[in-house]
Amino acid sequence: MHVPVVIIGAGPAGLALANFLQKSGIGCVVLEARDRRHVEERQRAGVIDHYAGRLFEEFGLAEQVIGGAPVETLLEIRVEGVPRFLDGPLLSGGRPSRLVPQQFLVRRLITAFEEGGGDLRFGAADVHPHDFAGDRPRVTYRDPDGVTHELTCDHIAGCDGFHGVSRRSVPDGELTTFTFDHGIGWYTVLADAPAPRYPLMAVSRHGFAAQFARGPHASRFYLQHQPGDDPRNWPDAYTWEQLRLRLGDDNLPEAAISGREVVEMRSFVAEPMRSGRLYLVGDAAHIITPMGAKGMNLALVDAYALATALVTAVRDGDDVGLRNYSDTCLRRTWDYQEFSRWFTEMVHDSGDPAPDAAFRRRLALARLDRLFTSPAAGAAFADMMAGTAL
Ligand code: RFL
Repeated sequence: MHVPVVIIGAGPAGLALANFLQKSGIGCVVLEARDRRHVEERQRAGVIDHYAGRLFEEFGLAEQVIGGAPVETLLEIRVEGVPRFLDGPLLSGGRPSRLVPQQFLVRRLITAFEEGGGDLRFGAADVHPHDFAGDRPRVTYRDPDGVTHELTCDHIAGCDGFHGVSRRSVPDGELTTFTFDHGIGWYTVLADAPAPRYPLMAVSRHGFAAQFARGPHASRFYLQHQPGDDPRNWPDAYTWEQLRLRLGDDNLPEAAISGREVVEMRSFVAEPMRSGRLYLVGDAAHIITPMGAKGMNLALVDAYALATALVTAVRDGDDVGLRNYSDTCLRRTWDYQEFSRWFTEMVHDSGDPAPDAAFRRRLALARLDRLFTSPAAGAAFADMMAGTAL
């Protein structure tokens, strides 16, 4: 079977790309290693920034994919128990983000693609891209019945996340990789606690904490911890005590905790995001800390950049967009990495308990204060939160 584009991976990047191509009349097949249920229920990110939202509008998908999702209002940053509010949509000149849990986005993208007649194959084992250095690439895989298949194509999109096969298939020496460990432990719990009025981040000498809505009756909490410590062993009573202390809320009720995870505060970028006719998209090419909520958004804007480049290449025979794909996406990736690192330092250094961190703590608090006292600083922050066209 020959198809213009084979997409490896059905996360936000692969599914957005598949929908953008389908809307443009370019044929593609999506190969996903996991089963449908696993893909549709995987909980991770929760924010689509304004810029990424506009990309769905451009392809006529906004109503179906992000329609009805709540729009960002205020962000509360509580400093030593004192609430301060940032009006992101106002400060960014009317560019609100939308609160869309990743699993909702994924489900809606799957529905949109399949309703349009899209070919999405779950449970594809041993997926391997081949011959992408030449102009006749192939992808092989085994279906759930154990039958091996081969697809020939013009282009392969590696949308298979950080641990996928695409980046690992690039010949040795072609990629330069950058890895950065932020040296911060992050513990997240999902609890049956009422959603906060606004997304809440709390900075205190006891460490960083945050609370975000996950539907009206559930919250995801985040707590900074010492690297090396395993907070999944913390008794629930201690977790709630720490949350009360850091959020400055003595009345925060103890609720049932349904999920406990340690999130790595690590950043990674692979350059270039292309090898011949294999393109790396989203987490396959880069991962970023959750501060600033840019991971899923980067995956979506990469997908958009690749989709528009593929459309002109396949339909008009013009491959300038494909040649520029990596540079275009890396420019934005590094811009967002810088923002995420800046944000990470601001809210974690001010809670760093190390005695030698006193100076950094003062700097972080000054940086935080500036957001609320300088309209220019507040606008610059809101501009990054809204996402950039570059
Ligand atoms: P994904 O979502 O990892 O999807 C990759 C897909 O490829 C499949 N796959 C394969 N398929 C075929 N063959 C193979 N060999 C394959 N190997 C893998 C996988 O099963 C999967 O379906 O990558 P994508 O599409 O690039 O999307 C990236 C985003 O998912 C990611 O950036 C965010 O989830 C990151 N992230 C967050 N981002 C935010 O913007 N805000 C957040 O609050 C946020 N929280 C998070 C996060 C990531 C987390 N992870 C990864 C641990 C919280 C967590 C816990």
